[in-house]
Amino acid sequence: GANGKERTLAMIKPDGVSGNYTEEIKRIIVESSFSIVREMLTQLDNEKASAFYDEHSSRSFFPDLVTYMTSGPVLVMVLEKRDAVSDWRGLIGPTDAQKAKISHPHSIRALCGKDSQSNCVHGSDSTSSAEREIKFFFDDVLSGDIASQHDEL
Ligand code: DGI
Repeated sequence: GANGKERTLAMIKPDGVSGNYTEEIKRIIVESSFSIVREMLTQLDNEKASAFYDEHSSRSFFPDLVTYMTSGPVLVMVLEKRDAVSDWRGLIGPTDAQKAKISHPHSIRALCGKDSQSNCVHGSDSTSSAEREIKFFFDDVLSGDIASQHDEL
């Protein structure tokens, strides 16, 4: 947006919600200077989870990924700050939580993830992904725009 801020899509995945990590993760988010612009607790069904991870639909792990993502509620959030996309990716750490525990011990995936699938959190990997993913869950909110939407929380 005009003020230099950027938005990204963050998600606490089913293992993070059921493991009661929501409060701690939201504390990390706020302490890292993100604003939580929108949030929604939702249960993905097979169709929605498959569409979200459409780019992985040909991968051998895709059926397991969809089963995992539909195993319980997820908390999706729109986060905003300068460099939100890369900063949130930095905070969550590498995809494989087992590796994160060694190489990025202070990352969120090291905190609450288990392996390369059950990795507790999601973050958009680019500004274009962020725009797609924010529209996917919050189709009334455009990424990187509209200060007036802050008061919708
Ligand atoms: O953007 P990321 O979530 O860090 O990673 P990604 O876009 O490469 O993969 C998306 C999700 O797919 C990831 O969070 C968990 C799952 N995944 C990725 N690689 C593997 C995997 N699941 C399994 N079981 N095995 C994998 O190698």
